[in-house]
Amino acid sequence: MKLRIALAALAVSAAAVLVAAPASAVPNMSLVSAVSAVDSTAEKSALASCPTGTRVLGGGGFISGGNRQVSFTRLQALGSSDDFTASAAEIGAYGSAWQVHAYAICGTAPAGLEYVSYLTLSDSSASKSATATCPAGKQLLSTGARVLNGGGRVIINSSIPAAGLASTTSTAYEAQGGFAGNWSLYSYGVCANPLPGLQLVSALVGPDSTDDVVGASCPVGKFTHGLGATMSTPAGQALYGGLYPSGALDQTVAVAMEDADGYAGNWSTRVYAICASCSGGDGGPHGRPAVTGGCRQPAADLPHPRTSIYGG
Ligand SMILES: [Ca+2]
Ligand SMILES: [Ca+2]
Repeated sequence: MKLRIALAALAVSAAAVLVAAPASAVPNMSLVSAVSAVDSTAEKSALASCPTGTRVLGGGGFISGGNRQVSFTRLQALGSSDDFTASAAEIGAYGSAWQVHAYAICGTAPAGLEYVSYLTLSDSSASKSATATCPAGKQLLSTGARVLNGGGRVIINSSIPAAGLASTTSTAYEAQGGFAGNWSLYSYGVCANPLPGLQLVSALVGPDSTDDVVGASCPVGKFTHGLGATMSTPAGQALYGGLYPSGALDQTVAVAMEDADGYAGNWSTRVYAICASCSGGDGGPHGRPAVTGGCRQPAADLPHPRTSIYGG
């Protein structure tokens, strides 16, 4: 199956957000990563913890070694502990070792920081959608989702920031062959008073019948505070191998692949970055030196190098 790379493909979607009142950019931004054990436990998690004094704004995850048979079940910024958790589960039985990585985007608390969620009812419908909405006057910094009681048979398909950054909608599908049990779906949003330069950016690859790696880049001088993604209609027959920010926090990446026996139809992947102006003060990813304009724009590096969509 041919792998198409569309990193740096940039499409500014309709959602440039106007900022009415003066506001401060988030200082002291950093990216923190953590990993689970490497084994064949059916479901496991990694927890990336923000540095003391900073709050979790968003984050993502990556699955190493799942070979199309491990899917995310949870990507969530935990406001109570300032961690980002990524969980994944085998879709049915999978005999080899795999690992899940979690990435937390952290920074000094912006004004009005608030964590919102929405939980669907629990039943055995083949798909579900959940929308978490920011309080009036606040805007979305990041998205998240969690499948409850999916038994490894429910695949997160989307976490989509709304165009105006007022809400985020998650969707999930039962895997090919369905799931008889009752399950439910959370959507999570991190919200704050409007940040300077807040802007939703996205990039799309497809539709076609290949696996996808797609990146969305923030404009120069902005950092990604959160991310999201969606796959069009393979309805439970495509899954994310990764959804994560670049090490420089200037880009977000979605890795999406067809399930173990493939999918004959065409489908596409869109990745989102929620960008805002970088802080002109002290701070920036990894605390690297300022380069231009008072903003710290560090050299690009991914959280961990990889040579294939499986991690490696
Ligand atoms: Ca069902
Ligand atoms: Ca299939």
